[in-house]
Amino acid sequence: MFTFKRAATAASIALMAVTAACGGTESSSGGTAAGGSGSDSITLGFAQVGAESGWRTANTKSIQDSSKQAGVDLKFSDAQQKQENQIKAIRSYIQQKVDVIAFSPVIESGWDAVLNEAKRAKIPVILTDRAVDSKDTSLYKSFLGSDFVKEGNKAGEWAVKEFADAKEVNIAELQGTTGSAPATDRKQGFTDVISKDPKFKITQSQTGEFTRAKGKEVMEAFLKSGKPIDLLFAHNDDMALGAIEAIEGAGKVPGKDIKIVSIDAVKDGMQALADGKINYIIECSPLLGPQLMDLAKKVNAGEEVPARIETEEGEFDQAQAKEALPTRQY
Ligand code: GZL
Repeated sequence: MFTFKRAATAASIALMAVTAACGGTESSSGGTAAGGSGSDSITLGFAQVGAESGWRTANTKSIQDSSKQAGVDLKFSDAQQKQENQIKAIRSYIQQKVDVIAFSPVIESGWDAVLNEAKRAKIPVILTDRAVDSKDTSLYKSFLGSDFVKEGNKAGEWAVKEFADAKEVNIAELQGTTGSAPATDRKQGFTDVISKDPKFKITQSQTGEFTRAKGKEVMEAFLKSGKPIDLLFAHNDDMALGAIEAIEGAGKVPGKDIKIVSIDAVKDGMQALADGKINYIIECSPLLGPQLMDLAKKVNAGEEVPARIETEEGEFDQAQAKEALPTRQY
């Protein structure tokens, strides 16, 4: 159906397509001409966190591939893990009058102003992967992603079983991005479980920013502290993989001298698990693309959608990793 908004969208997208309107990088892909073609195709503006980990790369691929399959015209930006770039990207999508905006908030706070701008512009917003701490839940139509507290619980439950016979368990923790929902909630979930037994002590804890490089750097510092480490709890596989390099560099055996429990279950993490360098991984699926496209179309059509859609996730020991690896999608 032709509307003024759709014609304006088509014109503004043609104009904006040649200018990088925000920090970070912006691209277009998928779908047919936005809206104006008269088809039911929609224009979705997606503001991604960055490309900090294997999980994020797989998440981006899932969103870009599924936009093509769904005939959704995708405007995509990579904020390089900076909130100000995500805010700029969302403002750019508002100016372009996209039909729907979706994003994965790099941290939980600081979104009310820009989300109110989208609301005033009558552009619905969908949260994917990470949550915001806005009290006004009318600022977004739905949240699609994982329960990070549950993921932390599962990691803690594994540690309780694994160290059932230990007298004391000294834990080092590589936290995700400070202020992000996965870092806050995974820490909470893990601590809720292990704090029931005083033998578990988190003696060192610092952010590794979800990256392999920072995870290695922080683990090197943990090892240099001279404090005993029986278990590493890494908030994601990429930091665990960096820590493995540090542990081996210190002449210790990862998975044996220092046991490791991690979250994500990306291919490189699952390979380290199969090789015995990681002991257990809790899955956090990045494959949110198909559900996001379906949600975006429903939201654009004014249909009622669930306020929260949680993804199904598993957990893996070494044998299960060996079995799953050959068919792993990410
Ligand atoms: C979790 C996601 C986290 C992953 C990390 O849903 O936000 O961000 O666990 C990624 O690998 O960087």
